[in-house]
Amino acid sequence: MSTDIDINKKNDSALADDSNAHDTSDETNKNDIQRKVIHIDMDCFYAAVEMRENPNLKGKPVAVGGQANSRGVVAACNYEARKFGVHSAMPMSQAFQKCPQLITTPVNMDLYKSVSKIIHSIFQEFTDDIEPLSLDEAYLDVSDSSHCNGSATLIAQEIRQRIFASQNITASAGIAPNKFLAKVASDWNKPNGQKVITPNEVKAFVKELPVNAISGVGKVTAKRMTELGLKTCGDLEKLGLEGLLQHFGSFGDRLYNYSQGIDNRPVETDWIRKSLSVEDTFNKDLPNLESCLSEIDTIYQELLIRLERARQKQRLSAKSLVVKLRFNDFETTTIQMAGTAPDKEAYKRLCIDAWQRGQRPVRLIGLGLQFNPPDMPEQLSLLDECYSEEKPPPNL
Ligand code: TTP
Ligand code: MG
Ligand code: MG
Repeated sequence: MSTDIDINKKNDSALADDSNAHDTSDETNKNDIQRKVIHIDMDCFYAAVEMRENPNLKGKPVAVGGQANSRGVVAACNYEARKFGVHSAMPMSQAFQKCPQLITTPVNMDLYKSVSKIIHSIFQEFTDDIEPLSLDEAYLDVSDSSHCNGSATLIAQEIRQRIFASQNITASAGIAPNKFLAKVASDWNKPNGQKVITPNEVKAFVKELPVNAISGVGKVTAKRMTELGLKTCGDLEKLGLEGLLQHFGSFGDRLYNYSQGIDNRPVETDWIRKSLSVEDTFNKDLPNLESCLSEIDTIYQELLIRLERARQKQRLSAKSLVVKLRFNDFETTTIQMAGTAPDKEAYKRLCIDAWQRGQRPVRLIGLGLQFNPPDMPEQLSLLDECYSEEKPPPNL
């Protein structure tokens, strides 16, 4: 039988997968949905790719960038070079002063771009909700991912392992309830590490967080903060919203949120959602149609929650309702009908039809929606039922 825990066996790519469960108990309030955001950032990206290409460079200080004698700058340097004080954007001539044995290589952007593409494709195996920030970093919203039993920590670990296995370079990750904290966290255990900030840890974590860890706090703001004696996010919170607005203008608003660990910015993807679904694999096969129908209520509720969350990210206009059944011998059937909104009774009718195709115990039920391309007006009503698969419409 299904439980609350089982129901998150779901997948964004409509009714695609029969995978594992994770806890959904925090997903009930649509205005306060607990998100799981991962920020992934490659370690000394350009330099790491160069070291991979030329293993002789390993263990030696390496900088990628323009030539010292033509006023070039360091684009990236490895961690060995950093020990000498070399860093990105430093003139190469200065880098040589700090580290005379520095080995330099030119920038090979096409190569880095090709590696970046592969890394991105690894992200896509885990979620569609990806916001790339640069060639070497991205935010991933894995709140709805069913991989690794829904554990964002394990997902981050697996992504890093996959990147290493495929590209022989390392990545670091931050896992947190929002983008601000995930980005801070990915830097925490660099290189080749990760850090989790759980919702319970947020308040204590930000209290001690140095203000210069906040992305967006540049040199000028940092200087102003030092003058005001503001060292940590805890200090910012104490100053309060009015004080922050007074000293930092409109940025004060965001600073005040950050100082409490709040960041409601969504992970912004440029992809268009085509479908959404919720699946439930049962611990024990459902023996008959009646037991299948009685599961629909719970799965349907979950679908509504998921839909609400997806609608907070983009405008979605449904074009069809889909039901998937997987029978005890793993044979799977899907059935759909036109429809502009989720409808529990319609799903039940589809379930009846789908079940008739197999008439045996069921191990998985999925409910889903397919969406119109963004500029198409909403069309078709639930009355325009059209059955897509080999079965003719039933006599309802
Ligand atoms: P970063 O992620 O900032 O740095 P990094 O990957 O080299 O090192 P870290 O381990 O600290 O993440 O930048 C990614 C790549 O972007 C970097 O390898 C080279 C390029 N880059 C520049 O070309 N100029 C710059 O000023 C910076 C900061 C990065
Ligand atoms: Mg990096
Ligand atoms: Mg980066």
